[in-house]
Amino acid sequence: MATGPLARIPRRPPREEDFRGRLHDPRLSARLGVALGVAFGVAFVTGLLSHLVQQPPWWFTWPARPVSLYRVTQGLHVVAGTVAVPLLVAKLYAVYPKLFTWPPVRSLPHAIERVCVLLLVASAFFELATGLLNIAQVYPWAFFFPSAHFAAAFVVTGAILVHVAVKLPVIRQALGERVEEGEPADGRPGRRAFLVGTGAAAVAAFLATAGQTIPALRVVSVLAPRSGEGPQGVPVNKSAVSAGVVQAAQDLGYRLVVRGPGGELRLSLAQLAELPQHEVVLPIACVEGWSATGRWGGVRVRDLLDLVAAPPDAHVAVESLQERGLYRASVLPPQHARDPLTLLALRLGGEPLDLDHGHPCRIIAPSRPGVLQTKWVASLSVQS
Ligand SMILES: Nc1nc2c(c(=O)[nH]1)N[C@H]1C(S)=C(S)[C@@H](COP(=O)(O)O)O[C@H]1N2
Ligand SMILES: [Mo]
Repeated sequence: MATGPLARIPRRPPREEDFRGRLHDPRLSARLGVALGVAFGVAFVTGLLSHLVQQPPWWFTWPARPVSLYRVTQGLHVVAGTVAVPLLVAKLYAVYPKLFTWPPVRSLPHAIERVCVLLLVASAFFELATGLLNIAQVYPWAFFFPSAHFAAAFVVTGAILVHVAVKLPVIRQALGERVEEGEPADGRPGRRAFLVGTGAAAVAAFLATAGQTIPALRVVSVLAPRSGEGPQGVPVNKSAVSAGVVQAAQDLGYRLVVRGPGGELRLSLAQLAELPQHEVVLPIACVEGWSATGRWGGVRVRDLLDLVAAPPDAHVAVESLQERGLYRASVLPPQHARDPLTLLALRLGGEPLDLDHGHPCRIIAPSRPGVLQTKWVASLSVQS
């Protein structure tokens, strides 16, 4: 028989009760769970909105005011996901002894509960990992990011709801108790210190990325891709070269085609310059969370629509000179097409549009996802 310290090591695989550290405690995991629930809740709602704006079903309309609405909802989406990373790591640390629960399954409800937790962890990890990689524009996978990220969001949300329902008694009790009675005597971190550290990591994650949409935070935003840099002070998402439009966009024979019930117009750049010109200050707000405000100049889309006798409730299809690619076309719903701030922009910051920002002209509309701010516009067609 072994004696000394080794005698205390059980001769069997580790079990939950072997992990007695004070950080593996419902008081901690319940509080971390609340914070994670808020972060995932915000990400779910804002993500759902972003999907609805991009593929609106008949019952959904997205307002054109306030002009920064999409900038705020999508900024929140990305911030919530980023902040959830340290929270999830801390939560998993607090509860990992449960992996060694013995016996692993006690009953059918217990089995269902555990499968649900497995789904929750896997899908939460999947959402955060794919989201972060999408922000970095790294796509090491074969699936279409938006559909997969969207579908997994329902798995996460469903699993959270089941998990919270099952654990409600434990959660209630744990939240009712104080985090800690006095300072731990052994000098190792206590629960309060762990919570404060996790909070600090969450704040750091926020500061490291929020500069991509809050200019004042740019200096500390070491992880914010595409913040502020780019021609004319606005980042570029897809360049003219990668869209394959360098020639078509610089063709001197360029004509904007406008189609409506009143016929078809083909307008040269000189003719566009003769129409009433307007200036608007509006953000480009990318689904990836970055945004930037620009001073855009050009022709109101509604003035162009009037030239072809478009009805006021018309949807307008926008097509790009770009021949291939998901974002070569978009639809302006009536509330955006008719908005006085919606321009076919010819200028940015007082200069002609940079080739990468959509020269000869692009759509810029209030409260609209970046992916729908179509660049290198070839035609506007009133849909019947
Ligand atoms: N034709 C075309 N327009 C496009 C895109 C595209 O790939 N093709 N990308 C969109 C995306 S995802 C964004 S965020 C904005 C960015 O505009 P910017 O590059 O001028 O900042 O352009 C949009 N317009
Ligand atoms: Mo974008």
